[in-house]
Amino acid sequence: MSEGVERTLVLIKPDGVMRGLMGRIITRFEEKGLKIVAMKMMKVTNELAEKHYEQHKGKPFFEGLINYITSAPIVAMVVEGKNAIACVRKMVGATNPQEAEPGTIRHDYAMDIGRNLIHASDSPETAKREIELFFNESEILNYERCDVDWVYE
Ligand code: IDP
Ligand code: MG
Repeated sequence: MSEGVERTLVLIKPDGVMRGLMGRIITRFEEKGLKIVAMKMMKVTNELAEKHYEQHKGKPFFEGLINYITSAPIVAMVVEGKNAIACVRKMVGATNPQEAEPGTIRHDYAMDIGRNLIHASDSPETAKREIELFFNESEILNYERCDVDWVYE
C-alpha cells in the first residue's frame, strides 16, 4: 500500500441489513472515493462477537451488544483509502446517534446508541486486529478503481 493509504474494518450491523440500508451505506463510501477491497454478508457467532467487542466485556451494555450484533446478518467490509481509518470514523459519526453530526451515517439514519447501524475501526492497531478477525488475506482483493487519478492528485 502506498504512503498514507490505510485499511479499516466496517460492519453494517443487523439493523442496517434489516432496515434495508445496506445499499445507501455502501454508496456513501463508494461516492466518497474510498475503495471496498473485501465484502461479505454473514451471521456473527457469539464467539466472534465476544472477540470483536472484548474491550467492552464487563460493561453494562455488553450482553445487549452481543445479542444485537448476533441477532441477524451483517455486512463486513474492508475499506481502503488515504487516511481511511479516521476518514470512515468521521463519516460514521459519534457512537450515540443523538450526538452525531448531521451528514454522518449515524445521525442521518439512526436514533439510539444501541441501534447505531454501523461499526468502524478506531485506530491502526484495532483495524489490523479486526480485519484479521473477519477476513482471510485471500478474501482481500487488489485492484485499482478507474477513477483513482480523479480522486487523488
Ligand atoms: P463505537 O462503535 O463508536 O466505536 P464503542 O464505544 O466502541 O463505540 O462501543 C461499541 C458499540 O457498543 C457501539 O457502537 C454501540 O453499538 C454499543 N454501545 C456503546 N455504548 C453503549 C451504551 O451505552 N448502550 C448501548 N450500547 C452501547
Ligand atoms: Mg469502538
